Amino acid sequence: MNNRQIDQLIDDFLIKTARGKVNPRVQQVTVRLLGDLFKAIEDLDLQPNEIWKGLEYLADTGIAHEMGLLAAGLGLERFIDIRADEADARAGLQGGTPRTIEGPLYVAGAPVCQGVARLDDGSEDGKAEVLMMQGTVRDEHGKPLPGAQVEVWHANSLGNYSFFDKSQPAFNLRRTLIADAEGCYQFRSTMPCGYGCPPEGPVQQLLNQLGRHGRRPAHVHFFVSAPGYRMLTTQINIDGDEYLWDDFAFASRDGLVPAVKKISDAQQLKTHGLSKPFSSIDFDFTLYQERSTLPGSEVERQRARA
Ligand code: MBD
Ligand code: FE
Repeated sequence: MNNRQIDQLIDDFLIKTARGKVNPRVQQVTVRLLGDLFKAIEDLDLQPNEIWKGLEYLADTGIAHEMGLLAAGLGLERFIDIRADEADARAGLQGGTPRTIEGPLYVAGAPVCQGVARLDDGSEDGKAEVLMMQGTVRDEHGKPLPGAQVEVWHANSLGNYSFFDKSQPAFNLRRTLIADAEGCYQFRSTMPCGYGCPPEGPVQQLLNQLGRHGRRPAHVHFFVSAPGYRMLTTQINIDGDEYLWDDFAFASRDGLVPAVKKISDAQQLKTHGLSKPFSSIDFDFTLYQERSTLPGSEVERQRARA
């Protein structure tokens, strides 16, 4: 079939068959995507086996709870960010902390802590390096934002996230920090290790067929928000990681790779009650004021809640 015939067929199938109330947006999107699919089937001469394989692949990926991972690994989540960056630029926003993808491993409901927190449960004491991270949440003009909310989550030294990894206690390496009167937050945790897709899972199977790896550099995730300001979804990467600029989810960005200071000074170790050198990261967040000209900054998606 040619494209005109396909468009006619889609019209016959999806438009002319409507009897009840139509959701125009859903209709528009369905017509477009199905039309594009039919045209791709024609162009690529996709065979029935391949078409069924594709549908089964998506179903299997859903059953394996890997649809979010698929969106990350195919760059769909990064593409959404690129478009949001473009919208921000058109609205004149500049100078804020760069956004980068949420990823599929956030869990809502983490314990709330005032200003300071320890994220790890101590089970990796002696195994994982201690990581201290601290900074200030500010507005575009550099004014601190007292009471700003800093949600943080990251992997353990095996690259695993609590909740999804049932060997960790609930909310290990996850907290909601409330910035103090100076807009400062501070936490003690353990140095994360990079994530790798489940080797037998559907996403890694596809990546294998594409000759790609499924690895991420070590990173720490954040949702940063304050009333009247645009919510920031971002991550910092750990400098020196071999996958720093080779992330399968394309989330590394200039401005999100802070210096990691190695602290071995005896006085500092004593202050923190530590016997071994630790790493320290200073990182400030800059939020944009809410703008009525921009779409909302909070993204609706199904998230785990514990
Ligand atoms: C992660 O930890 C992550 O952040 C992303 C984006 C994908 C898979 C695992
Ligand atoms: Fe992650």
